[in-house]
Amino acid sequence: MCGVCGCNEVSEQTQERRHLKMELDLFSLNNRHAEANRAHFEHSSLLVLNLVSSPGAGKTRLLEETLMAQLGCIEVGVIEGDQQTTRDADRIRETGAHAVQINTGSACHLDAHMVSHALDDLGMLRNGILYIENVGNLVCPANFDLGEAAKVVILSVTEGDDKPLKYPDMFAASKMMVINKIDLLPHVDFDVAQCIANARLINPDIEVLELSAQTGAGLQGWLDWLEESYQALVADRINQLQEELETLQRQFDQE
Ligand SMILES: Nc1nc2c(ncn2[C@@H]2O[C@H](COP(=O)(O)OP(=O)(O)OP(=O)(O)O)[C@@H](O)[C@H]2O)c(=O)[nH]1
Ligand SMILES: [Mg+2]
Repeated sequence: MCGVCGCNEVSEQTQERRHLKMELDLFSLNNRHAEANRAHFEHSSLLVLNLVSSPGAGKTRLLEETLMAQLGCIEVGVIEGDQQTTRDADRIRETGAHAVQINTGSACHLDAHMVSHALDDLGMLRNGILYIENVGNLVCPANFDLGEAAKVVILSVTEGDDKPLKYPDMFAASKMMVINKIDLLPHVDFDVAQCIANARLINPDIEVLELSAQTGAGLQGWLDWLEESYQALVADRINQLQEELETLQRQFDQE
């Protein structure tokens, strides 16, 4: 009868307000942890990339190939996020890289607090690249800042070229879209140009790479992008330290 007389409208509104407040609290708590992570990453000269995709798009496979190319040339570490199992961290360790697994249980995304704990287990990773493989999910991880420099969304050609339009938040939040599994293009109905146009409708600045983690086609472009991104971070850090030094010098001269 509440539906008739409207007496539950107030309680529904109150409920809605409570949910909204809980959501705001959750995001502001996450953002505080994310800022602390970001400060740590900056101080450690770490390029941190948050790899996001739907399940099975090839995040771990791409990481395996990336790490095999980078190990011995640059410091690398990996944080793996999955609801259950250590399968992905085990795969990463097979390459010789250091990996920490986070199991999120019922949660469908990593949050910044989980990442801050994983950082303790990673040890003294500095001056290099930290990859965070998020839980396979094209929705929720878009909303959680982990303190990363950039989100990289991986979309495989078996998923359909309309995904940027259907899951816009993820493509809006990402700096780079990697179109993976291009070796399968002859077998699937996937229009690469249309996919890129869809992604740029959502995010005009999104960068795009096409590759196959399996065959290695296009992989060099990805490795070059990583190298350029890391060098840009190092240059920024040097500028920042120079500015700090100049400020200290001025203060010293005035005293
Ligand atoms: N043909 C082809 N298969 C690929 C490619 N990249 C990954 N795969 C396969 O796709 C499947 C899923 O790859 P994963 O790397 O486990 O995908 P993921 O995104 O890490 O999956 P979750 O962690 O479960 O979200 C595996 O069987 C891979 O071998 C590719 O470029 N081409
Ligand atoms: Mg994986």
